[in-house]
Amino acid sequence: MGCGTSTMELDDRYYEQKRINDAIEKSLKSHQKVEKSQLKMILLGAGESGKSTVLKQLRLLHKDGFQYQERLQYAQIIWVDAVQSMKLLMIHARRLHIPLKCDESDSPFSQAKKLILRYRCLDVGTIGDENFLKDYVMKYSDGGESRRKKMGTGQADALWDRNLEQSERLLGDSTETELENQELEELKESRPTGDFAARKQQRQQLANAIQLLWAHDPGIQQCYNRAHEFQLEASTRYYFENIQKFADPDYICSDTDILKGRIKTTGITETDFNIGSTRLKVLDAGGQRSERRKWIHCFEDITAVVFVLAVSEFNQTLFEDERVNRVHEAILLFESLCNSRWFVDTPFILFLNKIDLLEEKLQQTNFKEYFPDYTGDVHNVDSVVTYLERTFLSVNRTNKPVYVHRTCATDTQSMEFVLNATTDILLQNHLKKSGLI
Ligand SMILES: Nc1nc2c(ncn2[C@@H]2O[C@H](COP(=O)(O)OP(=O)(O)OP(=O)(O)O)[C@@H](O)[C@H]2O)c(=O)[nH]1
Ligand SMILES: [Mg+2]
Repeated sequence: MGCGTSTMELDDRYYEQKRINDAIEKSLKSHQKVEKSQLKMILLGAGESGKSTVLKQLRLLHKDGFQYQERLQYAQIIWVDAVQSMKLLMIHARRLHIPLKCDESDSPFSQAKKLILRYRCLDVGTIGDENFLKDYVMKYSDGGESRRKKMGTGQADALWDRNLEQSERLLGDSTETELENQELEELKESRPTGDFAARKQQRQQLANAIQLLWAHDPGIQQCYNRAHEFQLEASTRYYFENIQKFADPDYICSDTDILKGRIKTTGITETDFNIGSTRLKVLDAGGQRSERRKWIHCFEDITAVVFVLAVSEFNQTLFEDERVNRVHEAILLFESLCNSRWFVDTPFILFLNKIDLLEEKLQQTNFKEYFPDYTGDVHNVDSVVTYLERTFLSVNRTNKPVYVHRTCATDTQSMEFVLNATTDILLQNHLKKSGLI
């Protein structure tokens, strides 16, 4: 026969072809399975480390960003936080015995001081859920969270009366700065007006007062430099430097404003993303101690854990417990998660976050004071971050990899690179687990 091929050879070729076809079919099926399956990433870390900010960047990168309603909400929240932060600086300056120019008798700034002290957080419009802001501002009261649970939101006004008195008490232990009793009563009476034009004008005056004290009262700056000794929002400087735009009751937040703004996460939020043909679910957990007991409920089927550490907070204490250093707390937290039976072979990605704030802080703070075993240059960012990185990696007692990124979660450009690298790690790991690579 012309072709000269034996039956045996034909059989061999047939079986070889079948084997290849089967392998291709199997691989295609697995790929389809991988595409259809969902990867799950969880953001963990202590409170205020930047987890939700990372999620916001993912939304900017892979979703349609922020909704109009959200932009309005953040505008209100930032306004409240800005005024409240100035109030806190005044209160703590007195506590720390930092003299304030606005406290001097006949000070040209005393009017500005009074305006800020009499500010009521409820002087804002309502958006959607009427109570969202009333709930939100409770964080400034004593034991805000537990009190909020006990009290109806309708009692917020009464709470603020008390808050005002407390501020006055703290500020007023010298008679020259104390507001007259009658004056204080007047302030309590000044309810927010419903008149939009008047409200706009009130806000404008307040913004001018904040700007004045921030720029010209050296005591305020001095107190700001000691903000690690009390609790102050991380973005306070940004709020003050942009106070005029936030004073406009019609202001709609930009993406940058939203990244700088802060709403503490309660519970665990879930956001779905489509990245190419991969579906990714990102869980964002509230990081404060009271939130952590909820974490375990969603530890199953996690593809990777992103642990966010705020490296700049090495000299700050926890909001929940002012005796505990924030980075010490984060080390213990990382250690227990990394070695937990839930994550035996789940890769960890460690974000050494708030690098920008660390850089600022190291210019005037001695890192060694807080970490005595540190032997490097106390003002060198790279050396300090390397030390923290080593400390964290040394508590990993498993064989799983811990990938590390230095991040500034509020910076969209650098985060695009970091987040792409992070999703690559997730995908690679998933393919490995599925036996495809
Ligand atoms: N400058 C600067 N600010 C940051 C950075 N990351 C986060 N922030 C700010 O830090 C504050 C807290 O950030 P969040 O993302 O709300 O922190 P979180 O970890 O979600 O906090 P919880 O929800 O309480 O657990 C916000 O005001 C952010 O804008 C950063 O890298 N640099
Ligand atoms: Mg959060």
